[in-house]
Amino acid sequence: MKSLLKKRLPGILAAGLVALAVGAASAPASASPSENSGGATVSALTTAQVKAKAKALRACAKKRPASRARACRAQVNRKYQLLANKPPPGRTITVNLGDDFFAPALVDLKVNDAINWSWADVGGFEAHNVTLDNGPIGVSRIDFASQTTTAPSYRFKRTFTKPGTYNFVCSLHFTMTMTANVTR
Ligand SMILES: [Cu+2]
Repeated sequence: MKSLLKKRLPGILAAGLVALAVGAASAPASASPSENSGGATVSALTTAQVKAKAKALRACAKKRPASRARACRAQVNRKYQLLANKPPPGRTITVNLGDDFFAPALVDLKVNDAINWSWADVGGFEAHNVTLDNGPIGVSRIDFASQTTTAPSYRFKRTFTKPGTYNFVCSLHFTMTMTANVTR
């Protein structure tokens, strides 16, 4: 550490030295799960990705001034968080389709929870579907469009990654509605 600082000393101001020491000390820690939201994101990286991330963070540590090193680290952490992109698994709630209703018709979910819609109770007579009537901005109706079927074995499972209110309808039966409230 001492020699490392000596080597870096010429190029930096005294004020930057403190920031550098802090930055250098925290650099190895950023490869550990604690700096990321949820340790699961890190373990989702492959061994090669973990190595590449550590290398990128070491490169960041050499940047001057300290603000550039910080921005670099933040960018690397963001990049590998996106690569890991494995949010902690949420719960799965089963919603049954009936004639003509959803049960339950109101569900409260957390982000990353899922609904598994089941046609088991439909009875095989009348076809129903799950159609997103309206949802949060940025959520596409196509993402929540099941088949229209009578098949009791049919399941339609979707994970809710955006918070907000989702109103669903069976497009064949306009009174057959349900709501999912998704919060963080
Ligand atoms: Cu229906």
